[in-house]
Amino acid sequence: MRRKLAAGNWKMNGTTATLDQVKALTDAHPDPAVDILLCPPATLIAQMAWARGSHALQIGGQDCHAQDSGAHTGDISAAMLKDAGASHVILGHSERRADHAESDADVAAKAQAAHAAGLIAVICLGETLDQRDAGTALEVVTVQLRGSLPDGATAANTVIAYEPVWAIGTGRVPTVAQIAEVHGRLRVTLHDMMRDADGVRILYGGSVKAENAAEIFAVADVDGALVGGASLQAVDFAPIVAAL
Ligand code: G2H
Repeated sequence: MRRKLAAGNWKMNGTTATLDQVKALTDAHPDPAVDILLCPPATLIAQMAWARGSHALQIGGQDCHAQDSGAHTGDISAAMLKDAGASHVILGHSERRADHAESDADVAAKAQAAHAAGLIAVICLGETLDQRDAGTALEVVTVQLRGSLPDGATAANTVIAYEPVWAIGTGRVPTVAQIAEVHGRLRVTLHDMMRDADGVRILYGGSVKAENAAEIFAVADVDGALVGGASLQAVDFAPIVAAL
């Protein structure tokens, strides 16, 4: 009942020269049975929206400010992302949490702004290696989920992405048992927080590649993936979409 979602996070990669990947991806999946989302740098959102033509490819930002407008040099509001052609925004990615000291409360405020602008918030969370080794991963992600979800979150306006920090860009991937355990805990916590928890998609992210995608997607409560490095080239991302 939950539609699968293959989401690509280009991070700080991509220029107009790499927009040819959009055509390569949409040509590879002209009529996809799953949702496909690409989140390029904000500079490319409008041009990517043009490049997708009539394809159902969805486009997202990688962050937004909690305020609608104002004196916030360098920041982008949710409404601006929407205006550029985005339908989604990634929030609380561990790189934002680490590089910009974003707290759960910051993420919740941004998600509230995203919802108000009509964007779907892809809220990221995940434990560090120290937390995993200390045996506190489940507790950490539960606290992050409770703190990062704003009032008014629903299955229609919110996606959760579990991304263990130690698996991001490292080539290290948790075992399927570890992924299943965390996703199960997140689902139970969602049930405690909202009425339509069964409809919320929970993505796995962290070193997803064509070679490990099928195994990860077979795990209960994994509704898709948030893919970084392997989403930059259609030749790498298209097989991941196909594995869903
Ligand atoms: C995790 C992921 C995308 P990668 O950050 O959000 O990146 O697939 O490169 O580990």
